Parts: sequence; C-alpha cells; structure tokens
Amino acid sequence: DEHPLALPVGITLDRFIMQNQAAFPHASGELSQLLRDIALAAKVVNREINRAGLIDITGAFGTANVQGESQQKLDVVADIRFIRALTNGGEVAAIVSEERDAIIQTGNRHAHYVVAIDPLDGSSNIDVNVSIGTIFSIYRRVTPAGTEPTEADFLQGGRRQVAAGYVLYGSSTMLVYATGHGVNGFTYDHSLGEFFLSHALMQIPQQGRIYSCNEGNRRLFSDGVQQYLDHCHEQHYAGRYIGSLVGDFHRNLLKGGIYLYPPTTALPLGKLRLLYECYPLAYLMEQAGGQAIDGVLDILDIPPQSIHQRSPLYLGSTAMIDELLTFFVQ
Ligand code: AHM
Ligand code: MG
Repeated sequence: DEHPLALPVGITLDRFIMQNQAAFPHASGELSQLLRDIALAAKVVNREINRAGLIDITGAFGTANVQGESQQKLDVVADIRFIRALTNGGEVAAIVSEERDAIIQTGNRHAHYVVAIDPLDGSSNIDVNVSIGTIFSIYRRVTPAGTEPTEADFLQGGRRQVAAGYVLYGSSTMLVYATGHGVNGFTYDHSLGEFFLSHALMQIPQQGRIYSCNEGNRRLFSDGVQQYLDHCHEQHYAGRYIGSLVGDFHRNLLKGGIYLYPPTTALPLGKLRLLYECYPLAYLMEQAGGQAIDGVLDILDIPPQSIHQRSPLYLGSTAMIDELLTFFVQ
C-alpha cells in the first residue's frame, strides 16, 4: 500500500513540506513555516560548522552553560542562530535551549508553537572534526495565544510532540524529521543550497548487530546493564560509539542497533536531557518502528517535571530492546 504521504525521492524539502500541508486541508501552514525556519537555521549553522576550522571560530569560549559543562564557541553560535531564526520566523512563542537556564520568550505571543532544542549536540566532537547534530522537539502551546508562554507549554509529555527531528552535520548534512506520519530524511546539496528527500519513510531493522555505549563507564552501570554488555560481546555485536548522539542514532536507525546511556553511580538519571534529547529521538524511533525506554517506561511516557531534567536512554531495534529488558528483570 502506498503511504498517503509517500512522495518521490529527490524532491526538495520545501516542496515536500508544501505537499504534506496540502494533504491536511485544515492545516494553517504555521507548522510548515516553522519547519522551514528550522531548515534555514540548519543551513546557516552548517555553513558556520564548515567554516569553523578556517576562521578559528572553535575553541572554548571560556564560559560554562547552565549545566556547568564547558561550552564551545560553536554551541553559542548555533544557539544564537536557531533562536534568531525561530524568533524572526514568527511561529514560535517560546524556546527551551540546552544552552539556557530559563525559557526564552520570543515575543511572538500570538504564535501557537513552542520548541525545545539542543542547538549543537556532541560538543566534545566539535574541535576534532567529528559529526555533531541539532535535535529539536515541537509542541502546540497549552497556554492561550496572546499570553506569555510558561514552562507548562514545555512540560506536556513526549506523546504531545507534534513534530521532532534532528540535523546531522556529518560527511553529508542531513535533516531528518517526523510530524506523526513517518520519518523522512533529507540530504543537503551544498552547491544548490537545498535539502532533497533522500530517505523516505525510514524504518529501523527489527534486529541489528551494533551496540553503542560509552563502555568506559561500565563499572558504574547496574549489574543488568553490565550483563547485557557481556551478551553483546558474546554475540560479537559491533561496538560503535561516536559520542555524538545524533550520529550514533542515525547510524543505528539505518543499520539496526541499540544505543545505551544508562544511569551511573555519579549520574543516577544518566546524562541525557529528556526534553530536547530523549523525547524527540524516542518520537522518531517509535515512528521508525523501533523502541525507546528508560529501563522501565517508554521514554515518551515519562512524566516531565522540569525543563532540563535528565533520563536514562536505551533505544533502537525492537528485538534488541526486548533482549535488553530480559537482563533488567532478574
Ligand atoms: P552534550 O549535550 O554536552 O554534547 O552531551 C551530549 C552527548 C551526546 O551527544 C552523546 O551521546 C553523549 O553526550 C556522550 O557522552 P559521554 O561522553 O559521557 O559518553
Ligand atoms: Mg546535548
């Protein structure tokens, strides 16, 4: 059966967004415009990243972000670019960014959407020319249009996302997103300045042979996780870990695999952030036919409590997550 939104590979992102909107006659076009604004910011950030080595824009900025982690200059650049694009685009009333402690009010009080974003994830890879990414999550606000958005607009829960996606700045730059009707990937053509549909309706293989985990932390993991890692070794699964969540996610999505960021004794909720790392990737993973859990709950069912809260994250091929779970129940 042809998917209602199936479109030929090779069409531009703009056209794809336009045709999707046409498939929903009541759509106002605001979400479409918002997605275009994200794509525009992605192009700008992509340009900055590509120039980074040349114009010496990288390097520690000398400040720490709200979580006390060291911040690279490009993180700041990406943060500014995305906030500017979302503010000027007019469709976003407020933003939560990994780089900022508090909600950012865009001043677009009549806008209907809010966005949670990690503008440039994988910061330890920026200086070493390894893939990095942007992760975003979009909600329709719950506070009335015309008023100032509040944290409640962001603390709706993963199942209330209306769209989510990521940009991977890798050997090619890709934008991958879903609006609830499957996951589509677009590859950037630098010479034309356009994203083209290259991966339509992506589905993760049910079984994979890749596991992605920072095994340097192994002794800090629970017995169950350690035993699962032993199992991966016994099965001779390939260990693949970039340390850039978007890159590790994207590879496993295409090839099949499992990504693990378990709790450690030092970080009992793991490292990753629920709103702008775990929720959006879980949303994509479920739509691609995979699973995303925190060890107990589906990631999308975790009740949100604060905008920068952390969560353990295990996601990937269904059979591999099922297998992982057998090591937790003992
Ligand atoms: P960041 O937001 O500071 O870049 O941290 C998130 C990154 C993820 O991209 C990656 O999966 C993880 O941190 C790697 O952490 P670790 O170095 O502990 O393995
Ligand atoms: Mg991050």
